[in-house]
Amino acid sequence: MALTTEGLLDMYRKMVTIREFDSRAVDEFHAGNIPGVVHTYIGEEAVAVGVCSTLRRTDKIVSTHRGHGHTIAKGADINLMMAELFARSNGYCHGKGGSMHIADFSVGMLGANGIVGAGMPIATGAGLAAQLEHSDGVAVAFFGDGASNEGAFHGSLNLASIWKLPVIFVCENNRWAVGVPASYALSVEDVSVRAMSYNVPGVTVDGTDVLAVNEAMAQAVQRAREGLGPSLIECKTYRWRGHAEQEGDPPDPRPQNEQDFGPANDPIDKFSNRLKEQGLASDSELAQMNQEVTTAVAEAIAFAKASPMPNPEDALTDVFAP
Ligand SMILES: Cc1ncc(C[n+]2csc(CCOP(=O)(O)OP(=O)(O)O)c2C)c(N)n1
Repeated sequence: MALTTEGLLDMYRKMVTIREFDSRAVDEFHAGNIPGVVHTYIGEEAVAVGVCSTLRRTDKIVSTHRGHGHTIAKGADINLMMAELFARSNGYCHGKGGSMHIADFSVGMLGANGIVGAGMPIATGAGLAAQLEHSDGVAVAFFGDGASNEGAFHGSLNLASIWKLPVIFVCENNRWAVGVPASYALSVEDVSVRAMSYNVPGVTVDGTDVLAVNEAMAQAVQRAREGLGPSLIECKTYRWRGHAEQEGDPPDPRPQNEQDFGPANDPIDKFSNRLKEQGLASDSELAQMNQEVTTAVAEAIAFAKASPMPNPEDALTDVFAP
C-alpha cells in the first residue's frame, strides 16, 4: 500500500499527538491530578505509528503497560483516554482502568495490559478469530524486549506458526526492562533471530524511523492477509524517560551517555526532516500542525478535569459479566 501525502501527514500528526499527550500526562501526574502509574511512550512514537499506518480500522492490536502510543496510533479518542488517566467516569473504562487498561474495540484496540507478555496470547487468539471468519484481518501484538523472555512469547509464536495465523509480533526493544538491561537479560543480541526457532520470518528495523517500521510492517501484513502466517518485527528504539511516573520511583539506572541517544535520534525530528526534504510539508505547515495538536491535548485535559468522578455506588458495574 503506497503512502499518500495525506497519509504521511497523518502519521506525523499522530506521532506529535503521542509526544504531546504523554508529555502533558507527565505534568499532570506530577501535579497530583493522575492517580496510579503512567508509563510514557516518549521516544518510541515511530513504532506505534509505523505499525498502525499499515492497518485497517477493523484490524486488531493488543497493547502493553506502555499503551498510550498504540491507542492513539490506532485512532482512539484522546479526550476519553485522558479522562481515563484522570480516573473520571467519562473515561474509556469509566475511571476503573486507568492508564494501563484502556481499550477501544470500535477502532480494533483490544486493550492495554498491566501483565507483561499477556498481550501476545490475546493477539494470537484474535488472529485465530480472523482466520476462522475468513475476514483477511490481521492482529498485532506489541511487547517489549523484557516480554520476549517470557513463555507467553514462545508459546504464541509457535502456535501462530503451526496454524499460520495472521499475527504480527512487534517487539519494541528499548534496551531495558525496568532496571534490567537487555544486554544482560536477552540470550541473543537481536530478538528477531528468535523467530527462526518457530519457522517464522524475523527482521530487525530502526525503530526511530517511522518509514522503516511502516515498510517492514507492510510486508508482514501482506503475508498475513495472504494466509502465509505470522511475522516478527523487532524495532530498536529508546524510551526517553524513566520506566514509569510513579510514587517512590527508583533512580534511573541508565548511563547519561546512553540516554543521550534518545533526543539525538528523535523519531519526530527525523520524520519532519524527511517530509521537508521531499517537499511534502513546510516548516510553517508542520508548526501549524504542532499547534493544533497542542490545542487538542489541552482540550483533552480540560475535558478530563471537567468530567465527574465515578459514583461510589457504580464501583461494581462493568466489573463482572452478567
Ligand atoms: C508478568 C509480569 N511480570 C513483571 C511485571 C513488572 N513489570 C512491569 S513493566 C516490566 C518491564 C517490562 O519490560 P519490557 O517488556 O521490555 O517493556 P518496556 O517497559 O521496556 O516497554 C516489568 C518487569 C509485570 N507487570 N508483569
